[in-house]
Order: sequence, then C-alpha cells, then structure tokens
Amino acid sequence: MASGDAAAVRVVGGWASPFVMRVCVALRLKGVAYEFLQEEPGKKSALLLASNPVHKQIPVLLHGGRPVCESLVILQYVDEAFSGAATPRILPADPYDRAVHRFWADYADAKLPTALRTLRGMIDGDKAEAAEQVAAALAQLEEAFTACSKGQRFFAGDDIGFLDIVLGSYVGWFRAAERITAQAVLDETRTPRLAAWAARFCGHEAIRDVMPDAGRLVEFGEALRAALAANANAQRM
Ligand SMILES: N[C@@H](CCC(=O)N[C@@H](CS)C(=O)NCC(=O)O)C(=O)O
Repeated sequence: MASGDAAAVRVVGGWASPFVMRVCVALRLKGVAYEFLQEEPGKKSALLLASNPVHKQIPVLLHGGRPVCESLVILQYVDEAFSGAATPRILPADPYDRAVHRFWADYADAKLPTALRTLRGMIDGDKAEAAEQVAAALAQLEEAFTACSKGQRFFAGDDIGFLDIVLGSYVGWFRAAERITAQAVLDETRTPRLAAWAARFCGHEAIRDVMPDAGRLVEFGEALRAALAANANAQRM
C-alpha cells in the first residue's frame, strides 16, 4: 500500500514500546494491513516530530497521512474508523461497560509506567517502593478482572478487547522487570487470575507475533540507557 494512498495505515513506533504494541494489536484484530515505521531508539525522526509536535512520542498512527496520537485515543479511533460488521469490536458495546474499561485503562496507565521504569533502572527511584506500587495496582486490577470478565477468559469476555490490550501491552515489561529484579511482578500467589489471564493473552493469535521477548527487552533497556547517556554527554560538550 503506497503511503500517499488515502486509506494507507502507517504506525510510527518502536517494537519495544507497550504503547506502540497496543496499536499493532488493534490493527491486527481488525484485520487492517499497516506499514510499521521503526523509530531509532533514543532519537526522534522528522516524521515523528511533524506528526506529534505536542508530545513528540510514539506511537503515532497515520491514516491517509493524517496523524492520530496517544495510544488510548488511537485504539478508540481504530475501533471507530474500521467498524465493518465482520470486524470485532475493541471497546464494549454497552456504554457503562465502555466507561468501566476506560476507567481501568486510565488507572493502569497512571500507576504502571513510572513504577516499571524505576524497576528497570530507567529512572532513579526506590525500587522496593516501585515494586509495591506495581503489586498494589495489580491487586486492584485482579478485582477489576473478576468484575469485568464475569467468569470468562478475558476482561472483554470470550475474546480480547480494549482493557485486555491496554494491560496486556505491559506483560512483556513485567517479565523483563522480573528478570532485572529477580522478583515476581505478576505474582501467581498474589494475583492468580491475572497471572492466568496474562498467559492466555500472550497465546492469543493477534498477540504472539508482537509480544516482545523479555530477554530482548532487557537488552533493549540497557542499549537505550547507553544511547540516552551518550546523547546527554554529546549535548553537554
Ligand atoms: N501516553 C502516551 C505514552 C507514550 C510513550 O510514553 N511513548 C514513549 C515510548 S514507550 C516515548 O515516545 N518516549 C520518548 C519520549 O518521551 O521522549 C501514549 O499512551 O501513547
């Protein structure tokens, strides 16, 4: 599909980003072909800066050349823009369920990224405190899973949906943090239903090819830290 095409779908992203993974999963679920434009770690391309001038962050979805930014906004856009009868829904059909799923997605994004970055050593902070923050958030999300899934396999029911994609995008980084800290993050004792859900999520056909391997994520984190430090040193010179 040529990028000048009014229907062309392109994702400006990075393979290791949980926020980018969400967008790829949503497009895969919808059966939408897309071109993936890999950003160089620690750098920002002219295309990224031009298409997300406010936050300058990945992911950006380009649909017919028009940018959509912020992963949760993109998921909702993809759901609405590709909504044929044969395509699965991403957000629940019921307005109340939609509100509940959005609430927990916002909760996950408010509680998890900073604590995970601290555990990975990407930002300074108390690692034990960060581990407690993640554990407390996952305990809340375990309750949310029970309420939302109503005894089914996923938050959205018998197949994955919005909240599965949002929380599931962190699973690779949970596993990477487990390797780095040598401590359980998605703990089978504290949060058994979420641990089982994560295994089911990773085995889903829309996920298998885009779920990053924990070992590769650990290596990526180390390389990114080195690249960012080199950039900072170069700017000081
Ligand atoms: N709230 C944003 C977060 C996106 C985000 O944090 N992206 C990271 C990559 S994982 C990024 O672009 N970091 C580079 C930067 O902030 O300069 C979303 O949901 O899309």
